[in-house]
Amino acid sequence: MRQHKLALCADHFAEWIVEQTGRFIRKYHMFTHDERVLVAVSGGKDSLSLWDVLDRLGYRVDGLYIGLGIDEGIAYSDNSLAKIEAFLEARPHLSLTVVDVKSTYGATIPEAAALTHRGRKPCAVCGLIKRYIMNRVALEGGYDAIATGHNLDDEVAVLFGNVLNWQTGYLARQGPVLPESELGLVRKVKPFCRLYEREIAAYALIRGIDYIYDECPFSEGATTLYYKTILNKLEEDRPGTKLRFYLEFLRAREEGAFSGLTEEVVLHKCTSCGQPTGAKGECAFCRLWARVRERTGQAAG
Ligand code: Q46
Ligand code: ZN
Repeated sequence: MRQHKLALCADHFAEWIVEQTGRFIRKYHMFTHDERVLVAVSGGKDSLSLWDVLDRLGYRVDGLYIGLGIDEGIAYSDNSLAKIEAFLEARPHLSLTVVDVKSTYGATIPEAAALTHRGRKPCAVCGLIKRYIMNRVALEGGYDAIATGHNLDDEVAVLFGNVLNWQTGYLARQGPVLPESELGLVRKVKPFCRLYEREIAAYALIRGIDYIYDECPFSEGATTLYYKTILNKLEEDRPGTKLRFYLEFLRAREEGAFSGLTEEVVLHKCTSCGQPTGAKGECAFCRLWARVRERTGQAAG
């Protein structure tokens, strides 16, 4: 690991990843051993490795898999679930909640997107649905935090985009922890935010975690992937660039560089589902499904 000027054997490397993650969880006050954590798993290396690490650290952690119904060219969603099931076979003490979007709400993500956002990629619809389901399952299951497998490369790509566009509101909120809010938004945490993607890939390999290699087919051409390519070039020429960029951002944020820039969002309860929303009346999730039903002539479910 050139960025840390550190070389470790496989066993010590895996231990190092576990220790480092534990240290970040404590440092950023993500959650305690008494709290219950829901980890969002996709079948990819980051989320499965995170689940494995949190389990090894002795945290009370369950998984959530959201079946998006993405089957464009490759059976992306089915393959993802198969990897998670294989992971669980080796760890029968862990428990997983599965929410299949089509059987629960009536349409897959690509179908819902085609009906409501014709001609556009389904990512906005997908993001909305995933965020909603994650929060709802966490809230109803009495979880204290939702953990996602975002790694340093992900965080730095988002940070880079936010800086390029001077999205100060987003910068003020970007960080390892998004605190809970009273009206029912569950705390969101990113325990891998300081680990490089390749470190996590190496961890998965060492631990024998089989994961889905394919990216979601809709991620092709995404701006964050373009930023990642540029950042990889920077990192190659100057090892440690990504980590420094992220840590110095967190320091500046901590020192108040972006304070006062977050807009206070006043939350309401959705009049239809009761979940927290920034909108008065129905939340964006309920409005989306109402439009889907309208266009397919389905009765309200
Ligand atoms: S948003 Fe878009 Fe991802 Fe959803 S449709 Fe695929 S690429 S999975 S993180
Ligand atoms: Zn709602």
